[in-house]
Amino acid sequence: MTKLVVGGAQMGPIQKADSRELVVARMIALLEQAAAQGVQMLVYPELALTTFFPRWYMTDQAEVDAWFEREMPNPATLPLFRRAGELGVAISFGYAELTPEGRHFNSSILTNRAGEIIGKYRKVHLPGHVEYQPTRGQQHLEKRYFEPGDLGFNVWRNEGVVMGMAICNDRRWPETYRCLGLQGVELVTIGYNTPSVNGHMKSEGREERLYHSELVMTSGAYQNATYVVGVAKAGVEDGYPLMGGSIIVDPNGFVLARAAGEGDEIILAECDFAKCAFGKTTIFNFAEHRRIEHYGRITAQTGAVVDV
Ligand code: CDV
Repeated sequence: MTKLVVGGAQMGPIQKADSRELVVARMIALLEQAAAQGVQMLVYPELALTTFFPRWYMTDQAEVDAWFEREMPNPATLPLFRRAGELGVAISFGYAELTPEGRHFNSSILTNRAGEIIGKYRKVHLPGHVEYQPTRGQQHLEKRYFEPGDLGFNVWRNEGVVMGMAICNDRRWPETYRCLGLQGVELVTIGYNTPSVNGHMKSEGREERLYHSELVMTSGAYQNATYVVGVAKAGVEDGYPLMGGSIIVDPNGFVLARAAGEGDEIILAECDFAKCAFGKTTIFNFAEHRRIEHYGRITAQTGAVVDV
């Protein structure tokens, strides 16, 4: 029987001029606050070290690369890893990764409670567009700055718990959770940056977006009998609002903890991973009930095809 106190470190806005050192100091303050409340595993947002730079259109590759990390840990982030190890808190956070081969990914890492990296994920479902789109209220240029993740959806046993990672837009896709669910996942960590307003449709505001975010994470948790922790960057960043709404969801799809504000804030819940067994052995006993002979389209076809 494994229990862990899981926390979400929601982060308030990070402005363009904020240094990595400043942000890491905030992350350490959140870590210390969480550890003091008994948190053993702490999850931070997507691209936690910088402003959400894909909102900015850039043509100079050197300017783009300045937002990326060439190694992890690096001198700016090492104090976070060290402090996490000292406090015995496993962490997961997102960052922009530039590989030695010059490839760019929207990545996240997972550590054990000694502060050692044991897993890496590269975002698969990149939203947005490649070129500047003047009709949009705000740009979302992830497709310009990152290539789709090449590592797939993996799990790691960490502190006795089967853990997997996803990033932001991944949470809207049932395929994400099911790929992890098929590996017995018990905790899915999801960092995100979701603008409060839909860039295509200004009438879709924060309330609707929060609803969709909660809908997909609670259904992903329930349908795969797993805990899900979704952690936002929130507040007005570079003049653009991010919606926040961090939550921790149990394997029955119920929200155990929810962020109240739009600043730096810890949410937490004691997670009893034995509770994953019920759904995994009954209604979502995959071996018993899945019908893969009818699921071929899921991997054979990308877009919807209407031929009736
Ligand atoms: N960073 C993201 O992936 N954001 C998307 C927005 C663009 C919809 C999201 O799914 O929240």
